Amino acid sequence: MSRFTIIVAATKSHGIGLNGRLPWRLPKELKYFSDATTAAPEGQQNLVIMGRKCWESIPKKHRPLPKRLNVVVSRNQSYDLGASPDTAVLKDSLKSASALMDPSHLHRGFIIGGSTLYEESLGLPLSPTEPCVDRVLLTRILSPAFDDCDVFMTDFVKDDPRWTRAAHAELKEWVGFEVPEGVQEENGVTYEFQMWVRK
Ligand code: FOL
Repeated sequence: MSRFTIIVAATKSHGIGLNGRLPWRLPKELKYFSDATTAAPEGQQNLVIMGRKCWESIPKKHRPLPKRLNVVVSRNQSYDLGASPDTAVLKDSLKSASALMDPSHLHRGFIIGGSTLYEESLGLPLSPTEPCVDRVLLTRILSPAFDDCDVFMTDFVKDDPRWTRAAHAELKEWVGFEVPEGVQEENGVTYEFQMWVRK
């Protein structure tokens, strides 16, 4: 199991962050993030892999993200996560993080950000044995434009034409729960849940 899924909410111009946090407050969208990354068969858990800045962006009361094994990637191996090692671990690279994917206890591996880890993981070639990304759960923020974003996601579709958007039924089937289809609205923000796959 070295195939990872990226989960991200991004604007049409690929903005994902502002001032070290999310540019919007979308409780239902965040619930979708939580449900999608938590869902696993009985007795198994998912891995949520993130960069150090992403870890720091998660409100203290929500981290480590519960019911998931949190993996923080940092070159600084003395970074203090301030969490118990059975809930959050520090790794020095995506490759060493992927070595944690013990198939007996761990179900899926999600890369949850931020821009550095998205870029690094999307740049890995598709491989049956080496860690790589073959799926993106993209929440496309449609309006407003959030033009003041200061952190951006790679335009993965433009970079590799093998990325194709899956049908909504496939998205529901893969996550394993009902996901609303079409344009959603919350706090004056419109967005859409999408799934992209690379074969
Ligand atoms: N992907 C998507 N689709 N939406 C996001 O907001 C998102 N955010 C990140 C990565 N991928 C994403 C990184 N930022 C929390 C906060 C920020 C964050 C990721 C997670 C967080 O507090 N999560 C709680 C939610 C609790 C709630 O429902 O309010 C969790 O348990 O997952």
